[in-house]
Amino acid sequence: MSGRDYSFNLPHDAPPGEYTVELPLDTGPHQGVITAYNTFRVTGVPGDVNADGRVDPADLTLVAVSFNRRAGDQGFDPGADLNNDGIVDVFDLVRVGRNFGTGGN
Ligand SMILES: [Ca+2]
Ligand SMILES: [Ca+2]
Repeated sequence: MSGRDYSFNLPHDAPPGEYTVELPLDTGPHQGVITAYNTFRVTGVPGDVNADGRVDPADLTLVAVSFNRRAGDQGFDPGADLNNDGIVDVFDLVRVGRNFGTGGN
C-alpha cells in the first residue's frame, strides 16, 4: 500500500456471492472518519449477474432490466454492467449469451 491507494485480496477459495467492504479506523488522527461501505459481487462464471453460480434466464433478465442505463441512472444495476464500463448494453448482453447455460445446478 502507498499513498491514498489501499488494496486487499480475497482468499482464492472465496465462494461466489455478495460481499460488503467496511473500512473502520480504530486509531490515529482520522479515527471514525470513514463511514462508507461498499458492496461487490464475486462470481465464478462470467455472465453470472446474480452470483448464484450459473448463467441462466435470471441473469438475462437482470441485464434486460438495466439495459441502456448508465451509472448514476435510476435502476442501474452495477452487477449487470459485466464489463464495468458504466453502461449496461449489448456488450454485457453478449457476456451473458456467451456463457448461457454454464455453471452448477
Ligand atoms: Ca446467475
Ligand atoms: Ca457494460
